[in-house]
Amino acid sequence: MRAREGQTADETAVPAEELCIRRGLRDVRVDRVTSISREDLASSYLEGDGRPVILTGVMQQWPAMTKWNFDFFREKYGEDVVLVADKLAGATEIKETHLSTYLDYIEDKRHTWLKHCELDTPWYLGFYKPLAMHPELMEDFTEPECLDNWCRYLEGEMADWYRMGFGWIFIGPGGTYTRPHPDLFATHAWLAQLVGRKTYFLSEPLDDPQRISTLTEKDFFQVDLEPGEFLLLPANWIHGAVSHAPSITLSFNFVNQRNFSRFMKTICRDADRWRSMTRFVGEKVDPAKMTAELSAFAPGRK
Ligand SMILES: O=C(O)CCC(=O)C(=O)O
Ligand SMILES: [Fe+2]
Repeated sequence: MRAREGQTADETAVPAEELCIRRGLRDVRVDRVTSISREDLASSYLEGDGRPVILTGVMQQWPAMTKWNFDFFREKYGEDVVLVADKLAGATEIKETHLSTYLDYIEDKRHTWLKHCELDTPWYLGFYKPLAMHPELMEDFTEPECLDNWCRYLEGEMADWYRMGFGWIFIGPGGTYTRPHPDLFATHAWLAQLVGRKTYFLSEPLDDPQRISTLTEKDFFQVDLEPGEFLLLPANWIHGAVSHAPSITLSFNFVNQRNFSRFMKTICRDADRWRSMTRFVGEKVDPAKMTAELSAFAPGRK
């Protein structure tokens, strides 16, 4: 087996299913399909709790596949003010910096300003949502039709609000860590891997969200996402991630016929929380306030 970038010699010697067992994870495979119709996606992967699937043939024509790299972001958007976290989903520390400073840090983790991180995981650019501010980025990719994303019918200000609130570009060095969590408001999510390899840890939706703190390794299975691969996560699936190399992931949360009812239910029930979440409005955020809000928002997440 050939070693892939960021993979240790130890990992290359062991088949994936054996690695799962060695780590105490479940041996569950995630389907990989080149492309799929809207009807087949809905019936095979979004019925009930659904199950994750990787689409391998939807990103090849995206300009982002060749254009988006660290130099591109430094040159065009280096001045952007961004927030970086010690880990995602339950961050304990968030710092504000310029995108260019953070990209320097990815290149050379000894960068003085960002040197300190309490954990042994590196700083992660996990709250970067530039797609409304820099709408030209939207021309660099096309969301597959089969998702049937109802949010694409939003117009004008609402389309901007959607891009700003639900479109993410995750950038980081190897070793970034996202704690297992379900995404907000029962949205489905897609994660398109553009640069670097990531491992996602996955577990079925929980009847009682508080149970997340009791999950252990044996509740999860893993899947590796390579550049050019597109992971679809149905609503409420628990997911965490580790990057193995400097990485760029484009991600959107969305709603379609399969989760619309659950989405409406959570936003009715959690309307105050919805309004107060700084990540859903355009105002300038205070990192300390955001750290507090995020931890209040995720009781039970460690
Ligand atoms: O780190 C990742 O790739 C996943 C991030 C994620 O799931 C999230 O921020 O909701
Ligand atoms: Fe997520």
